[in-house]
Amino acid sequence: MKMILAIVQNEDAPELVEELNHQNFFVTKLASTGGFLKKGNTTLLTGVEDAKVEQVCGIIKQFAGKRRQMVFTSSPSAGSLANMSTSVPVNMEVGGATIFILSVEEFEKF
Ligand code: 2BA
Repeated sequence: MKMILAIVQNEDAPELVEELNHQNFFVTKLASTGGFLKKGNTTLLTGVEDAKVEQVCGIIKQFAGKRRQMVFTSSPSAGSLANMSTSVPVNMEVGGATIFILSVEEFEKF
């Protein structure tokens, strides 16, 4: 038995939890904060049989891992009107997950 502890970006958590549940994994979601940036992130706890670790890590990587994505960001308009901004598409790296896999001796529900 393993406890997978995954720290992911808040934006990625809803779809990731949905997919884990969809594939029959139990998940506990904790609101957490990065010690370095002091920014909110999400910590997910998932207890699984050893044989399922790879499957769970694959789902986390797919839904919360680092990937490149087109993001629309506003930039000051080159036009003459004050306070106007235009939306500019930028290919950015988004996401990122830190995973810890802990060996668990026992698992019981009362
Ligand atoms: P990441 O390494 O992708 O880490 C993202 C978040 O994952 C961290 O948020 C922290 O909440 C968690 N995390 C990562 N490694 C961990 C570990 N070994 N133990 C416990 N939690 C861990 P933050 O602490 O706010 O860090 C945000 C980003 O700042 C990190 O991204 C890394 O790129 C950088 N960073 C963090 N600590 C650093 C340090 N001491 N020196 C330089 N850069 C650091």
